[in-house]
Amino acid sequence: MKLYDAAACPFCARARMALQFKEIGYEPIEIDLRERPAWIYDLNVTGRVPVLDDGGYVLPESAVIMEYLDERYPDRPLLPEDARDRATARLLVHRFDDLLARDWYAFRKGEAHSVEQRLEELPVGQSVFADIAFSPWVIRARDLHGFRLPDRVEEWLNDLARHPAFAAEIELVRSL
Ligand SMILES: N[C@@H](CCC(=O)N[C@@H](CS)C(=O)NCC(=O)O)C(=O)O
Repeated sequence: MKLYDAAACPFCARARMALQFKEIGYEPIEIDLRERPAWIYDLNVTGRVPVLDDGGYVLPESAVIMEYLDERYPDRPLLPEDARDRATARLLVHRFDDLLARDWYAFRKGEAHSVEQRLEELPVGQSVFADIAFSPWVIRARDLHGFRLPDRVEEWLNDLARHPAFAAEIELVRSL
């Protein structure tokens, strides 16, 4: 199992954390996002990371990678058992990508944004799948950019940090 990865990338963090949560060993291949190798386009037409390579099966897109890992390696599930709960978890991640991620990139570009409001409304603690999907941005907001988290979100992150997969990402972000 290989992961084309970038330490700073929150989408890659989803794949890293899903692999670590499921205790799947993998070889990380760090991609320099400022000087992406041309061959990355052979793995993903968008040239973006993360890209997973599971024994020659190549898969981009962080949320799709998480779902694939959950189906292919069902131990330590990320998605809930019930079909409606699963659909809700996917919907929350879909909405998150639309809203927070959009605000996040506005914030990073110094444009008007609603990151605080998104954090205030973040529907945390409903599934491991969504928690993994949300947490890379929350960790970066707090530990790289000095956002004060709502108490409920801070408590959620502190609880998650007891798990090695989340602790490792918090540690990595502190080293960036
Ligand atoms: N929708 C993609 C987004 C991945 C993404 O935007 N990755 C960034 C790094 S954090 C990237 O590779 N950016 C390079 C680019 O956009 O050209 C996913 O969920 O995997």
